[in-house]
Amino acid sequence: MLFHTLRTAKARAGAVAAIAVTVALVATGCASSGGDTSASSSAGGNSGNLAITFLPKNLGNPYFDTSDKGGQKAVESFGGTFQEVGPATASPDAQVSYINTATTQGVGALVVSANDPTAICDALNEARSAGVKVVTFDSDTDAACRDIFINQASAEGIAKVQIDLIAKQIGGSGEVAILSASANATNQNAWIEQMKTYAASQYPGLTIVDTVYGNDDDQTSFDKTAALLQSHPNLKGIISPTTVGIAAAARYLQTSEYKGKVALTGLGTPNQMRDYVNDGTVTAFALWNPADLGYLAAFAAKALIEGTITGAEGDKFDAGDLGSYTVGADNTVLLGDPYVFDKSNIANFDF
Ligand code: RAM
Repeated sequence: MLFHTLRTAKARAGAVAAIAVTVALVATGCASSGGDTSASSSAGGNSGNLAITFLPKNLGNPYFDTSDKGGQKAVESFGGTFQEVGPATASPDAQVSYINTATTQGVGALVVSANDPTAICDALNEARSAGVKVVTFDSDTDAACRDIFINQASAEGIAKVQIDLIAKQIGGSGEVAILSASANATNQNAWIEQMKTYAASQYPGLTIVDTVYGNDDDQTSFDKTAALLQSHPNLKGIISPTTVGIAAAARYLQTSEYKGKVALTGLGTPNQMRDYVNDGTVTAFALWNPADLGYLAAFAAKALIEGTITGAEGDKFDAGDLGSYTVGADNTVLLGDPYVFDKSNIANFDF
């Protein structure tokens, strides 16, 4: 059951194609930033301005490399101009200067994963006043600062899969800690809140004893893992709902006395987690296809630019190989359900 329920065979073919393009781009040394937006200067009511800029939380994270390459594939498929820009660190307002530059350039749309629900709002609303369509994907802002949010899966679904996984791995009860991304990240904070609610109702013996923040930085996440294990001697499991955090935590556990004793799950990419799953450091973790998420976000940007949708509930738009999508409540589009990776299936994925 690959990327089940909402995923169709057609969608899966698209996902595989997106990965193939990613690999081809890497193989030819093509950087993910590219494209010349200088030619696109009509900022207001610019229905033909398919210059689309992706702004991830930070650069250098394989998750965003993959999502943004999915976006690039989509933009190139409809003849637009793709650009990726972003800060080195995932701090709350580090994206502001990139938003302002995109506004000055007069791009058609910005596709943003937010490090903070409000810190970039003023800049985004200035961009919108200048005619730039704003799509959030992966991590939302307040709804008042964007036209549409492309959500990878529901917060409830993402919370449930991680709590069910850790509960299974620790035998249903015991101390668990969370290693998150940055403290203000909209997506992780929504998932953590839901995880606490779901764990309390389903697993009364499971206690979440601590939440620490690795800021989506590899070394910080590694150090926070070591500190967690020191300060909680009875810890039975760690949930890291960030691809950077779970990979750093797995690397720490792999060579430590805790390997096989303290469980680790969360959200990871198969390529970063493969060795840890194959050697037993990690049993199972979850994610969605980041390339599909970027691809869908780019098609939503196109529909907004061309005025075929405004982002209102019920709006329908074409998303290329992924088929047709409908905007749901809160101007949000849902990609699908999370998917669980383990030793039995991880070899089938390359992202
Ligand atoms: C990291 C980022 C991203 C999140 C994934 C799961 O790459 O924090 O926002 O969606 O993990």
